[in-house]
Amino acid sequence: SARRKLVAGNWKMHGSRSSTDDLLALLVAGLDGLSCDVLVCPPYPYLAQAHTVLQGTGVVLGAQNLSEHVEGAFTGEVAPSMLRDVGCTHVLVGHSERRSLYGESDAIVAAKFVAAQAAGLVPVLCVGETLAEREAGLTQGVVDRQLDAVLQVAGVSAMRQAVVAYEPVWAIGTGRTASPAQAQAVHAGIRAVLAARDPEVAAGVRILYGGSVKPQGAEELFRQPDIDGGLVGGAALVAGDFLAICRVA
Ligand code: G2H
Repeated sequence: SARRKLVAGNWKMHGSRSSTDDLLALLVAGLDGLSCDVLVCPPYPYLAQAHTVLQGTGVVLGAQNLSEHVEGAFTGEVAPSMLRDVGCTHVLVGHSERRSLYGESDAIVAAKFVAAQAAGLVPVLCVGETLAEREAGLTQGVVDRQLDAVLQVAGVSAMRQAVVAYEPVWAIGTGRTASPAQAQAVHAGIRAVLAARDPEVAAGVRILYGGSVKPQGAEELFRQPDIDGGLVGGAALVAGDFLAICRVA
């Protein structure tokens, strides 16, 4: 397809100033010959530092979360414009850990998506079903509902400036990866939902797979026609593993 692959690292709540410098230095040293786009999402306190290191390397920077508000009395929150200000171009929205541990509803996720775009950030919208939902045959329904909540407020054309990440909750940090066929089926379903609204937008949007992506198995995942890269957690903390995943993308 014409879609360039994207590999994104979600560092979650890991690291320090020094480990951030070390990891980024190893990453930057290994970029030669990659044909995918690369995004890293360190914790908030290290974004400005990461931006300094990554400037001019082609690696782009994202945050893991943002406030849906522009500014104001929202203690502990981070505004979209602040992320832009420290060099972010991207932001994860609606990661399953935000949804399940911090009570982010579909409506909040949609508001964050809109707020990100309003500040000029590209949202990486995360969707995915739990194990119980999969076993009940609800996978596509859940993913469609999560996607629809955003499409209702943002409109399908907003997906021109967005990325979707399919992350089955049962595969996150568990060592269990969806099979390439399982993932492909959901990715195709997501693209079909978008195509029903706008075929051109659907054909252009990148849909990443996330959930225990490792160097082993990544190549086969990325060969699936509707899988346009990966959202990588644990393996993104090991430069050699993350680069190995980038190399097969
Ligand atoms: C899913 C993924 C990255 P991991 O949360 O967003 O993490 O690769 O550790 O399953």
